[in-house]
Amino acid sequence: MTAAPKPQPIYRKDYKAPDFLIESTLLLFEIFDGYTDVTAQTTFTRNGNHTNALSLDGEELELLSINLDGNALAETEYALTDKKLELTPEGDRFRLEIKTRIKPEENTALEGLYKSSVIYCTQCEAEGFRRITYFLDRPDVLTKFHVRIEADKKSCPVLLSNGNPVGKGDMDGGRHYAEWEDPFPKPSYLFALVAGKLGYRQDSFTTMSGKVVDLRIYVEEKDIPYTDHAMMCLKQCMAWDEERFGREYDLNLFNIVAVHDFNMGAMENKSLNIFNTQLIYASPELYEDKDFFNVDRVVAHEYFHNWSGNRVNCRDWFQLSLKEGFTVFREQEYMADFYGRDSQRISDVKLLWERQFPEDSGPMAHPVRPDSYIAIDNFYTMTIYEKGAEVIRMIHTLIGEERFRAGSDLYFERFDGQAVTCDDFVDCMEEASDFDLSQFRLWYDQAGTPQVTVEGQYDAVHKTYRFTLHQSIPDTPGQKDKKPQHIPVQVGLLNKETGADMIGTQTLYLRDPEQVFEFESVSVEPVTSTLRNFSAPVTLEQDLSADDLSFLMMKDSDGFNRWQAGQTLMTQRLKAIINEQHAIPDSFGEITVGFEALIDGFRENYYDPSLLVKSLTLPSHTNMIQALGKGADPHKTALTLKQVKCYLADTLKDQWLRLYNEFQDIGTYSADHESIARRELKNMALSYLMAAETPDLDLARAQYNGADNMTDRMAALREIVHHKGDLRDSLLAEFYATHKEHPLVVNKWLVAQAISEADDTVEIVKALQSHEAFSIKNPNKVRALIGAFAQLNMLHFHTHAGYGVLRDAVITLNKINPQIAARMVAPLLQWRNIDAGYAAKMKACLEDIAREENLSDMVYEVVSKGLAD
Ligand code: B3K
Ligand code: ZN
Repeated sequence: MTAAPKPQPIYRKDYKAPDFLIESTLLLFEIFDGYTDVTAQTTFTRNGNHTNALSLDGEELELLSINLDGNALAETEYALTDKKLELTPEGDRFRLEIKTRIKPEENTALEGLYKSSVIYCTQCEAEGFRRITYFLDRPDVLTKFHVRIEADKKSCPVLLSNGNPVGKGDMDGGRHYAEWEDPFPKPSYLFALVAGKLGYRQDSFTTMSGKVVDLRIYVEEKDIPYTDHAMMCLKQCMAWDEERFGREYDLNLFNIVAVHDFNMGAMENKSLNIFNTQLIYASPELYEDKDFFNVDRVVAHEYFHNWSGNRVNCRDWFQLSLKEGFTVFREQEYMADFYGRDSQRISDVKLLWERQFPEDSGPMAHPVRPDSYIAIDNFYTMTIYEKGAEVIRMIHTLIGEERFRAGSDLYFERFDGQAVTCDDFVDCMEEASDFDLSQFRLWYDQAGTPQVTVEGQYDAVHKTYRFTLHQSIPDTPGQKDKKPQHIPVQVGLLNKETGADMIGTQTLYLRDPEQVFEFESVSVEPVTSTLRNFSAPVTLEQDLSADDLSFLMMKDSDGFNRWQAGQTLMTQRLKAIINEQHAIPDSFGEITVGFEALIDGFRENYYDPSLLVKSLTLPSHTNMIQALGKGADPHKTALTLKQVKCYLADTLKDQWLRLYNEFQDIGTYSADHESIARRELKNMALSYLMAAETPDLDLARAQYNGADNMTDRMAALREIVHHKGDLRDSLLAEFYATHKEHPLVVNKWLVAQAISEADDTVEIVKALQSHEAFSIKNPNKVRALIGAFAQLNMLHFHTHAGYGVLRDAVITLNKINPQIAARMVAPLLQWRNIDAGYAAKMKACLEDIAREENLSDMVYEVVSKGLAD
């Protein structure tokens, strides 16, 4: 038997314009129980003067018939493989009619047309459309779609596609049809279809030019009550996009459909966004504050894609960050306006540190505009999204809001209806600002997190302050000896006595490997505040004393850096403890005093409680692994974080209790920023109280029993689940019995058990995989149980048995849903960065996966890169 050929990479340098274009597409879907027939009538035109074959993409399709300009083709007139259908028509303009049969009911990969409980739905980005019909499935082929859907009227009363409804009616045999026409040409990845038994919430929005847009959110009838928050968010972000970016909605209707089985959060299909229910449902009694927040974030993100993605989209998938990075930036700005700028910035940066920095220092590191991929679905990464957003933010920082807006207006105007590149975007920014971004473009080409070192020197005689900055960019797979990048470093100087800002916030343009910047008339020796607002996605090394850090923590006018100073101080101290240079009380004594001051200061000044929560949170496990450098012991790190939390819990017990009591009763539930933050603060106090050496679990039990909202109830339950015993078992049983009809709420129950510190967690996670509450076919459940365990439970994941749980799940998922399988592998890819004993076990798991027969391209790509020398 010969081994299957290894999947081959696709390279950006090989991009070629399409050989054929599509004038128009007519799709007929005949949905029957067990199969669906798809007839595609497509008019092609030859693009340029050539005799190349027409090569259509198609996977998992049964070809029923093919007609060229009305004539049926014999099997000898085309070539069919498992990925392509090729033919050589002679004319420059011709019409193909292709009929295929697909099996949505058997589609567990959740790509193309599939069935999620009783609802038929599609997911076509990036390459799902080729699982519906043979097509030029690439983002630079745009066409107008006319769609007719036929189905049983009783089981599928609702039939939706993109654009406007243009016809509907009854058919024989209890069937009916609906026709939809999208006036905007679009690539196949933005196509969508939904058929099923759905109810909806309806509202409307009047745009800035006075157009009334009907808004509908479709869900299963019984779930309509959970959609009012999403609807409010939709109207809010539509108004915001007009105000901030001048973008108006372009059709008379906007539909959202939410389904339970979805590979990611949501999808921006033109005028028919399809969402994971997890990113739509919200209500105080069943969902948590973080759900309200995420619904807002993702509804806005998908809506913003209507311009940054749909009206102007990507020429090829290497340009993915063109739409994703820009849209994440837009989403971050929107969230900052509604939830507090500093607080939002800190959350965004924490995500970058936690997920993107490890990616950048691991085997999957790639530039914001990658050079190659095997499976594009593996490249919907933190680098494309979050680092991509940082790159856009740096342009914003360099040229300022006004010129940035002019650049974005120019971009939308110039490229409306086209598929373009990251360079086209930067060109517009350059043109609108007259700012030279040539060196800046390296951010798109070079992978890896730049390291910036800062040294400061005060000259008391000449009253000058001198910053010496160095930059270097680490090697990453396939990239060595990188060029210096253009890095905007925002700095401030604070008067040590008064805390006053002496030079305001200045932006230094670091362009060389080493550069000196000098400020004059600095009357006293200052404390420096560097990389304000995290002005560039770099790791910063600077030699600040504990006194300086404590000073910045209290006095820096830059909210981000106030928080960052505390984190740096704690990171330094935690490092000393993990490296056994200091005991906890020696290292954390001062921090305890700092925490006390923050809590007391907060009472006096009453600043944003969500910032206080962030300041009182220890650095994460990932932060510590990165700070400790190669060879870090992941288990010891997790244990130390737990011990330090316990120390802070005991030493500041009175403070936590006072905070807890102060915020105990915050009145009736409301999901505004202020109330969310106050609940967060109370529950943080609870979490510290429960981390004590001998916690009073009755406090958590009382909160659990008395809570009138899910945020408080889950916060209490999560704490109790860390402690083995009857209380844990009875509350878990009670919770499940109460909420078993609500799958998303049951997922919270799975997460609580997956992240438990109790020593029976691995067994419980294994056992839960056979529980009726779990299904390996539902991505939300896989993420809740396996994902949460492997990404958040560092105490138990980093054990032989813990790694095994992940390996086994990946092997099973490889056959069911390769995309989810490939995503789940990520924690194992970090093996090279940690202690050799752990690393060997993680590597062995990757090898076990690599040995599997029939490895999907997606899993093959991540595992082989994870094992490559
Ligand atoms: N564009 C989609 C992601 C598609 C992922 C394909 N594997 C959602 C978003 O970023 O808005
Ligand atoms: Zn997106």
